[in-house]
Amino acid sequence: MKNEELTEIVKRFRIEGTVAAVLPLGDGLINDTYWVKTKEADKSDYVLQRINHCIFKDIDLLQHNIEIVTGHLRRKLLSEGASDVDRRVLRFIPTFTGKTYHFDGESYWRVSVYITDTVTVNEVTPQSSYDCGRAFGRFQQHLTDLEEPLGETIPDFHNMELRLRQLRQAVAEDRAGRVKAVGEELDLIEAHADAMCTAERLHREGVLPKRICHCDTKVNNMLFDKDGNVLCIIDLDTVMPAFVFSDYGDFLRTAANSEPEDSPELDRITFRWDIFEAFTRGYLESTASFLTPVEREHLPFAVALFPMMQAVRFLTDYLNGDTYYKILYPEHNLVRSRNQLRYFEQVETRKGEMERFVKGMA
Ligand code: GN1
Ligand code: MG
Repeated sequence: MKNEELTEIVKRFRIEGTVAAVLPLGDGLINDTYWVKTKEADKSDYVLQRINHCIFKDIDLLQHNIEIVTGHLRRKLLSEGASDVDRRVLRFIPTFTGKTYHFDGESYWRVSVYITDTVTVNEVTPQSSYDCGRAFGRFQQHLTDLEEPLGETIPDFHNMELRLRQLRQAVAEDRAGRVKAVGEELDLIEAHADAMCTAERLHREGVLPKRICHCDTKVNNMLFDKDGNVLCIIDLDTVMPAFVFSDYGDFLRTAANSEPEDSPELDRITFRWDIFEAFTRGYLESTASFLTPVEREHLPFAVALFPMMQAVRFLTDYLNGDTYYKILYPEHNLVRSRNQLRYFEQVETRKGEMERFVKGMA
């Protein structure tokens, strides 16, 4: 989209200052994100995002969730005496009609304040992994007393039973004629399918609660300051009720994989134990007040679940002809899926050790 068109969209929002430039930002697979620079040195810059409404069907609900959550987090931080609240939680700008999103007849847009002097990373150290564990744990902890119910912005988003059904349907339909090429991947997934649905079973038995989770704790959804300190959790579209495994497992899916999630170098994929240990330590510290024994015991399960679930989702998209994730080349989703499966296998070999480690932290 042209700069002038984007600028016109920004003008629908009650921003301060004058737009100088709109530049692409970040590498999310779902939304389009821009950095809105303002001319005046004393005015904030902004982040403009086009929300993918093919994926998020109910933008009103989605923005409502985000408003509730950011408001609650802001109050918590203030009550804890945090001094730099505007750097620790996102702030969305209303439009002139009072909503936090604008519909231009085709797309949905929103604007938040750009937090200066921050970086996102795709790799963590044990220290930053520990800090992320504390931060994502604290995020869940801060939201345990949220009274207003949140809707599911993507219903059953991290429900493994649903993800497997979607894969099996994609196999049956074979819309892109690709099923014949993925026999090995399908066999591996099916061999673990039952075990991977443990969380849904525990929930039906009434022993595993849903809590408010972020549900996309990929490493690059955390802002760090210039000194590498954890600052602010971003990308709040998927904040919704889910099992705590979502945030714990999805972070380690990207952070403890020695390769990026779309690396084709399968032989170089290893499970980074140092990252696992540090993150787990931080996460257990900040969730000690509410985590149940069932949740704790199943954390190692979550480390394996998320690469497997992501492998299933990438493979499903590959079989459906790449309609969900942005791709850069035709086999991209297949490469991603294979990467996740290889990583899953690495994780599986450390299950016993992980269980002993978590037990030892009690
Ligand atoms: C998507 O927004 P982004 O690109 O961080 C996806 C996540 C996947 C991730 C895989 C709404 O996240 O669930 O884990 O890609 N978000 C949605 O990289 O589907
Ligand atoms: Mg993201």
